[in-house]
Amino acid sequence: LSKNDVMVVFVLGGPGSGKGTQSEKLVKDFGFIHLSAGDLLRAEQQRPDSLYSELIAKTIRDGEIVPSELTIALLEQSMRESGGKRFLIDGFPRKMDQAIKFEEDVIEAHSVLFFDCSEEVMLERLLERGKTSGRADDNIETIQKRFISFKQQSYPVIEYYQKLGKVHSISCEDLPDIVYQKVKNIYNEVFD
Ligand code: UP5
Ligand code: MG
Repeated sequence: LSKNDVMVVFVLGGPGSGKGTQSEKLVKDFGFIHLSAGDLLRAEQQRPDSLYSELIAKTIRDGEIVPSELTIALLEQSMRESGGKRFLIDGFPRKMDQAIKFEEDVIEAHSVLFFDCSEEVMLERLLERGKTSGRADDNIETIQKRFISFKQQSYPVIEYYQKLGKVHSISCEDLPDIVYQKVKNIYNEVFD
């Protein structure tokens, strides 16, 4: 993947902050390809001949982070197969080593969209979604573990990109369309 014609925007934020919801909207307006690392891992978990089904299932259920090599391989494969040039990578990197490895092995991020949300709001959204989502991690025990992983391991990634001046922070407690208006205002300047 050549730096000259491929662009990656990381979409980061706590569990339930709205990364997926906002990414879908950005796809429509800006022609990005949206790759959710969590969705790719769940799809790999369900692939009948996958060697990693159990590892992924256990890690997600425990609110922990799947080893970088696996997630990066899935992302890189999807990027190549899509044939696209502009990517929104949602929910990755979740740990400093993943950020460094992705930059070394794949490509540097153009920018980072960070959805800032209180745990109260995220908890309420995830519990509500858990009534119908069928996601193995939308239960109170796992949600608490996801919050801990986010604070201890993922937030430092956001701080790292902040130091590089790449982060656009957006408060995401308003209704989805209001949050999106803020996102759109930012990216209209960059990607018109
Ligand atoms: N909703 C969204 N926006 C709203 C708004 N503004 N107002 C009111 N409601 C709003 O939204 C969550 C819910 O809230 C939905 O019901 C939505 O309608 C509503 P969503 O857009 O899905 O939020 P998102 O941030 O995408 O939440 P998600 O649960 O997907 O975040 P996670 O980061 O927890 O999940 P992900 O799929 O990225 O990862 C799951 C697990 O996979 C991780 O915990 C980890 O174990 C593993 N993983 C890795 O190991 N490595 C990776 O690189 C990625 C994942
Ligand atoms: Mg998501």
